[in-house]
Amino acid sequence: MTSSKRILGMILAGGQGTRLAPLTSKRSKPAVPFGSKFRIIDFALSNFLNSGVYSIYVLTQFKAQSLTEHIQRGWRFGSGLLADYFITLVPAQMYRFEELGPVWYRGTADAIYQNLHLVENHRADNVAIFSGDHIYKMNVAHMLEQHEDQRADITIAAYPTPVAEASRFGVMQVDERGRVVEFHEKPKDPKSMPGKPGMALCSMGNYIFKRRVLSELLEVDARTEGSQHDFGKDVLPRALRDGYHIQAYDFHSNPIPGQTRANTYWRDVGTLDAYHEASMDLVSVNPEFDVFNPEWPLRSAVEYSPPAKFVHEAGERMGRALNSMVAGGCIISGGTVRESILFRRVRVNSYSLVERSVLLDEVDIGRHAQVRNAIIDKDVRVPPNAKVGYDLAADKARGFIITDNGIVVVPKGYKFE
Ligand code: ADQ
Ligand code: ADP
Repeated sequence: MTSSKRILGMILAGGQGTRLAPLTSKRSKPAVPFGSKFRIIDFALSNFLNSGVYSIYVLTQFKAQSLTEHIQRGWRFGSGLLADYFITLVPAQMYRFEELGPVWYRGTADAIYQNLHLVENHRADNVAIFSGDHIYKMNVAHMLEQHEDQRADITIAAYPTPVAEASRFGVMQVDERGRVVEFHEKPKDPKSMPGKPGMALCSMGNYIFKRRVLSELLEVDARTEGSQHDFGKDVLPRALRDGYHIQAYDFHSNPIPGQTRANTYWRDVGTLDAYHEASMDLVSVNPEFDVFNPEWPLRSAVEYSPPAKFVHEAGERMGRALNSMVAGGCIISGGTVRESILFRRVRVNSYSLVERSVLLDEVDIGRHAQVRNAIIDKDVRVPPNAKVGYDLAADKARGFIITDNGIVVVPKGYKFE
């Protein structure tokens, strides 16, 4: 069993997610809604809770209002009886103002450094520092077991990635026992894994540190001239040079209760196309990412909404959704929805057609409107007869973003003429 003295969880949730704009123009990347009722941070939080990591700090700084409200609404727990069970938001607050001056978190390592007092006060033996940006399931207890068995100072979760895509990541070389012997952050020319040509072993940005080692390394990093205070760029390469014992943890070996196939799904929905593709996976008949596994519940903020409702069944005026996910409070009234994800309280009106699209909360599709290959952010009313995703030049002229794959993105609150 994991106990709160064995491990403290810290989630880095300050990412801007610039390439996801306009979905991130009013919210940070971990707050971006995904999969009909979740926000991206829910996966990192669910992984911690399902793994028995119950003491969790969430570090935020950038456009954090939606994230803050989401966590306050749905993720706060603890009765006071179990003092070590908490999920606490930690906004950048210049805690080390006297030492550092007026700076926000200057990088991922600095985000932890500025809150090192929380780590020290908690006194857990190990600290799990995980990214809040990814969609995946991970049994952190298994990684912790390996970390302790191998008596590692640091364990880095590792994901084999085609070399052609590896320059976006930290890339490791390991010896035959999985000990990291090289670490290069975003190398121009990533090296293959021995015995696996064409594949590079990439860091998932999820680390377990011995608490003592974390404090030592961050104290040194804070005093290092020219450091960008980033785990990948500064802290891990220096730890390696200084002889710390760093192990890689093979994500593919990660066992998820209730899941028979290997755990290979890990997505950085860093771009709008990646976001759309990951959404389309969810509505495929056999999705790679299964949100229905009761042994690995994916939690989110609770919001009370009525059930989804489908009305009218005559001819073209049929209210139906096929190969789709439909959240609570939606009314599909005489319109057709195919291969789409509908968030809460979406309305689809008669004779309309929605295909391969993601509609966020409270989107309204007017009568006879047609929407395809689109992502429509919250509070948008598509008027009767309007078309989105059919004439891309016209969509562009309206100010919508058109992605490389031809997905049309309508920003939050957009008002049609
Ligand atoms: P990057 O993709 O560059 O590389 P980065 O922008 O550092 O990731 O973000 C990592 C995490 O920290 C994200 O969850 C983000 O939201 C959060 N974050 C970023 N800046 C922050 C700040 N100032 N305060 C708080 N949180 C912040 C990292 C590693 C690579 C690894 C990839 C895997 O450096 O080695 O391969 O993640 O995606
Ligand atoms: P999301 O679309 O991420 O769910 P909400 O619409 O729920 O965001 O808004 C979350 C919070 O962020 C609300 O308190 C809202 O007032 C605030 N908010 C949204 N947009 C802005 C903005 N442009 N400036 C300041 N606060 C904003």
